[in-house]
Formats: sequence, C-alpha cells, structure tokens
Amino acid sequence: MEILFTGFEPFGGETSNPSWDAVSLLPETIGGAQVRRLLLPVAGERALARIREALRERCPDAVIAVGQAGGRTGVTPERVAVNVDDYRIPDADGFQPEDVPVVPDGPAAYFATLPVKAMVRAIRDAGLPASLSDSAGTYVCNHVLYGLLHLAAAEYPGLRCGFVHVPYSAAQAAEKPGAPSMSLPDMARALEAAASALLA
Ligand code: PCA
Repeated sequence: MEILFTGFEPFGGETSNPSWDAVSLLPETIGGAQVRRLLLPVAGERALARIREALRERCPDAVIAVGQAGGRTGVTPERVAVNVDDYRIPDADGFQPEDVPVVPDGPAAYFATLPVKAMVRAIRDAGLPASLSDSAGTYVCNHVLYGLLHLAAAEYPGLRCGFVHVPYSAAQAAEKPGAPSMSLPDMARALEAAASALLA
C-alpha cells in the first residue's frame, strides 16, 4: 500500500509553505503503508500535470494533497471541490482566472473520496485541533482537488483522493500577531493520524 502526499511551494509572499514542510516530516511508512511525497508549484495547471505524471509513473492507493489555509484554527480535511477558478491573487505562472470552470462541462462539484469525518476524528484523537471544511476555496488548492478527483473518476476508479488544509506554522504566525498556528511536528502528526484513518 502506498499513500502519495503532495505539498505546495511557498506563495503569497511567504518564504515557506507548511504543507510541504509537514509532508517532509512524515515518516517513511504509516501503519505499513509507504509514504511517497510530491512537491507542487502553486500554479493550477502545472501542479495537475505533475500529479498526472506521478500517477502514470506508479498509481498509489490514495492521494492526500496538502495545502496551506492561513487563518484556520486547525487541520481541515476538505469535503468537496467545486468547478470554478476564481483566483484572489495570480498563481505562480501569473495566471488569475475569474469565474472560469476548472474543467469545462465538468460536474459542478466532486466529493473527496477519503473518509473525511474519520480523518477529523483521528486527528482529534491524536490531541490536535481539526474540523471538517466544506470549502477548499476557489484558488489553486481547489483547482488541484477538483482536477485530481476528475482525473481519478475518469482514469483511476479505485484511487481514493482528498485534500487537507493546514494553518499557519508557528514560525509564520510569529510574524502575524494574533494569527492561529500549529507547529510543524504537530501538523505532521495530524497528517499521520489522518492517513491512519484510511487504513482502519
Ligand atoms: N494554499 C493555496 C494554494 C497553495 C496553498 O498552499 C490554496 O489554498 O489554494
């Protein structure tokens, strides 16, 4: 069994992205499942192309994409991806679509195919804050989740996929008085707990 974790490069003027930093801290195996990692650019189409390539190379049993949602108070598995790109800021390729579908003529939304509520429970059981999110936004993270679920629906029917947003790291929040944060080791523990819920 193999779980592919993806994390993002820094964006929005930040010098780090805790999604990738936390994925980097994961152990090599979780409950007997191999951990595989993939770093994604914060550019919708290029990120999806990297995922497509990785799946073609070797299809894992599950994909847990991870991204940063600064301001959130805990780790938030995403329930749904919507078919719209409405970027608040340009992506790393200078692309800033407004109200454009991720996939023209695709369904309005896809549900994540990971056990999102069990993941929330597992993270809480590990003593860390988590809640279910009903919106991954309309930026690159939603684009990647929608594109991934669309690809899986078309080409990898057995592949379970989803997305987890993480808050600011403690180091990022040090520059933002009052912002909620989590340490990177805690984020990694939360991701590990979330992955364990897939294996249960
Ligand atoms: N968060 C952004 C894109 C990259 C990331 O880490 C988002 O929530 O869309």
